[in-house]
Amino acid sequence: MHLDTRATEPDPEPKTEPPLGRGRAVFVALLALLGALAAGHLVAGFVGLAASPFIAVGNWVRDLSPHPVTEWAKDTFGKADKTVLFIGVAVVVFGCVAVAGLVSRRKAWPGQLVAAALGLVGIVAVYTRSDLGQLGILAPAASLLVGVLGFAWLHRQALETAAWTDGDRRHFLRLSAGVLVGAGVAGAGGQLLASRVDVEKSRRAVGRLRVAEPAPRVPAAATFPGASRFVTSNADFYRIDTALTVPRMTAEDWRLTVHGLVDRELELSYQDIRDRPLVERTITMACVSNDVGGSLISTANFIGVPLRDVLAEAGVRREADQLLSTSVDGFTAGSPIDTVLDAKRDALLAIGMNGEPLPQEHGFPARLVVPGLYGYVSATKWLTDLDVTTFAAKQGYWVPRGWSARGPIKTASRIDSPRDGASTGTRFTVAGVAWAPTVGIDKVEVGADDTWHTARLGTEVNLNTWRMWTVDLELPPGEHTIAVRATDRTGATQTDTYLPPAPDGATGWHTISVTTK
Ligand SMILES: Nc1nc2c(c(=O)[nH]1)N[C@H]1C(S)=C(S)[C@@H](COP(=O)(O)O)O[C@H]1N2
Ligand SMILES: [Mo]
Repeated sequence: MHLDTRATEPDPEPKTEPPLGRGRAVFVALLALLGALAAGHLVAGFVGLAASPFIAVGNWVRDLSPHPVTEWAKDTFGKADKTVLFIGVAVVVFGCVAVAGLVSRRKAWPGQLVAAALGLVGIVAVYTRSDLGQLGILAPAASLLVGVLGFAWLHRQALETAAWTDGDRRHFLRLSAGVLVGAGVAGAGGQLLASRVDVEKSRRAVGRLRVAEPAPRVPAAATFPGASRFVTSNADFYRIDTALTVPRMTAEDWRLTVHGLVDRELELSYQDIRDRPLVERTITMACVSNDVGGSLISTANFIGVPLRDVLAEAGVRREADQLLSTSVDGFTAGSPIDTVLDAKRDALLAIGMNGEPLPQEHGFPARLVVPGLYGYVSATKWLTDLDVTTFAAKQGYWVPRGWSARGPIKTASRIDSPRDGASTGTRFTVAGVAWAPTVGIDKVEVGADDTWHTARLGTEVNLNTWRMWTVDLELPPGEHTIAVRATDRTGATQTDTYLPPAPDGATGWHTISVTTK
């Protein structure tokens, strides 16, 4: 019997099953997304990978995250916080893709709207970053275009093969494979284009830096068995970056602009810097996020030119009280002008670290190093811009995110050995480090079950570095609490009151427990 459904049901659409199954609709959206991301990545190969939509959105989310959220992420995920961020962004994007597919089982336009919205998020993420330049917009724009048009095209192909005959299946399979391969090639192309800027090659081409004034050798008596090595190797030096990928800049392309409240603006090239008499200084750098007992502190022999010489050439005006330094990745740090001009500190515009040009991860081609200030207010890596300004006018990256505008390093100390929870004999040695950069350490005491023992101090290498200490103890068998406290040259002893790193550095005594038998 022949039934004419049109005659009995004038509007069949709401009752019949949509032409595209859920799985296929979502798959079509996924293909469109991969194509869109790959197109964006390819264009980003020309304009800078940081403009690649996925990376840009990841960086954007990170920059927008309120301070408690980033702190929570760091506490919970530690060094994996960036991976977790990437995965989080991926989950949200795939959620949008699933929605795009599910609302497009009949018509393409609802999914196209979702694609356009995602593309716009990418455009905003790139647009709001000062460091990506106007051309950066082209990458998310390419993604938007490919996403919106690609989705419509794929959707039409899916509808045309909706009967799902053997021929349809083959056609659709070939199509999907084509899109996947195309996306792979475009994505890899972007990666390849970006790596044509061979930063490592540029770094190797720098060769040996000739140092006019080498740092004095660190005497053997500056450290003790069980304490950290005095000079940290480049590989072991702690690392803190806000950027999700290491910024890429060659020595050839690098320029430093000095401007703002100055008598003369300067523009310096890498060659301008290395042609000057280079000095080498042993300096301890510390991160404000370093918790009591933490390892976000290291020491290196930095090579560069005194920052105050560069600023003197520009002529700092009297009204200025802040030096705002900017990185190629958009990170900024604000340091007090009088601190960076202080002759005793030897703040450096550094291009070398432990005998080599700066490693890429530590800021190649150039960075700042200012003794006595936490890195977030001083140690800008991949430095490109020095703005002589005021604290009233401008804020560094971390300041609106809840960290103090001024970040002098607090006097602190750490036990390096034994490890917390270790078992030892009843006679054992405790060793570690103490620091009060630019001030100096006068005394370190080790408390064992509330009796304080004065530690032996290592040679003071200079006022801008940490100082090692050691003490021999003899304790009866059992469990003991061992604490350390340092007294700096102002006579101030570390407080036992614990304060977390935010907003201006942790306080409290590093305390461990050991079992003797
Ligand atoms: N461009 C840029 N510079 C930066 C940072 C950053 O995230 N981006 N982090 C700062 C912080 S918080 C610290 S503690 C030091 C760490 O330098 P390192 O990674 O070489 O140890 O760099 C500073 N300079
Ligand atoms: Mo830091």
